Amino acid sequence: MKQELVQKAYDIAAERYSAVGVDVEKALSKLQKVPLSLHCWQADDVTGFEQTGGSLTGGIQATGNYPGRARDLQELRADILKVKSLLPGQHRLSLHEIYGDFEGKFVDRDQVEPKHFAGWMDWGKENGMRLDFNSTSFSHPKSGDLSLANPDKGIRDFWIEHTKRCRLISEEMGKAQGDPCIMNLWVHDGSKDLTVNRLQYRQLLKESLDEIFATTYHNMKDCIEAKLFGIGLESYTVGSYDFYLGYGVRNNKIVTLDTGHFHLTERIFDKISSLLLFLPEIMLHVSRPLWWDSDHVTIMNDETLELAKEITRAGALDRVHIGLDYFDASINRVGAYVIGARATQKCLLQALLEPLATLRDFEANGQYFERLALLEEAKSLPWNAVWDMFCARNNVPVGEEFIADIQRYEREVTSKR
Ligand code: RNT
Ligand code: ZN
Repeated sequence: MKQELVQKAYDIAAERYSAVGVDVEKALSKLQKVPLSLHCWQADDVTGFEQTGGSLTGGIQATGNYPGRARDLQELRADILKVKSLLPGQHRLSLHEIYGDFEGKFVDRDQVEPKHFAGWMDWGKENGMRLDFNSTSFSHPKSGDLSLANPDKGIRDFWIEHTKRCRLISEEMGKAQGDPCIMNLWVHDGSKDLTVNRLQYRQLLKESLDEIFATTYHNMKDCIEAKLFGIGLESYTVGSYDFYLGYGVRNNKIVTLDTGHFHLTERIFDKISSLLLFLPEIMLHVSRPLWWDSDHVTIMNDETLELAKEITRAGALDRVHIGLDYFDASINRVGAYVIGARATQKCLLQALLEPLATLRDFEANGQYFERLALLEEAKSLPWNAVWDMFCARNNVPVGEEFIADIQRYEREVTSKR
């Protein structure tokens, strides 16, 4: 895109926004400081590098068989760097435990150590990407339907050990990068059909978590992620929203809101302000559920926009960590990252450009027609010209230009896999 064109449109937009009391430069400098935590698992359909030949379990599924998925550490890193080159701003990378550098050997989940992620820590430093982490309860012979909530003490202890080790790895990552590593804990535990022991499993999960969190660390932060149901685990989820909200409030843990993990008519954005009052911070897994937790690629839809607005309206960009979590195996996977990440950033930009002061004046004066009218008008203010400038200043493709970049990468790299 011609630089002059971007500049011209931006100048007009800046004037237009200033008429409604919004400083576009301020919005841009705020957006520049918001990292997204990119989920490593979109690159390879949540496979990881354990190479045990097992399939994806734990009630999650990646559908589609588009060619070119990353098959090893090198390919995954190459794909992530490609994604990074197409995104404005500085982003983080969220790793699952199964993405360690196991050097061709089998390292069981209760044996994993920080050394298996030393290569990632170096890579992160070299490439300016800070790391986040996730323990992995799925795709393992001991996963079954229950891990941390398993009545079998042997299995429960195995997963407790795994999760403790993941916290230690996160701590080392945080130390190495001089910035806390955010570790997400999600377990699939549940039941396909009716259970008469709802309390017992939750009691066990609570005890397991207490044991896992007994060690205090200073370079990592814990998040706990709830879910409504999993595939093959439809009737009951041990770690429900009530469960983790209660646990998080009592134990001062970050609660993760995955936008696919609620009843479809539930408005996730409305939870932000409540959680901010009772929890230290919030973690988001931005996804796009279609009829169920389908993990479609995030787009710039009303749900994502409202989520972004609730964060900026609460002035909470520093207390809400924004991660992506979807896995679409039916389209170009690198492209899927870029679409979802850019969509999330576009939503954040529109939120930062909201004429909030005027809207709040209207509301304070009981001028509800005026409030609604300005909310409607704000939707078509020229935010896209500000977005293009954001991309141009960050030296990444402007507008649809990234499509050609991804096509080239597909021709030269992913199609040859
Ligand atoms: C599953 C959760 C969880 C996973 C990743 C792979 O429903 O959303 O966050 O997607 O850990
Ligand atoms: Zn999630």
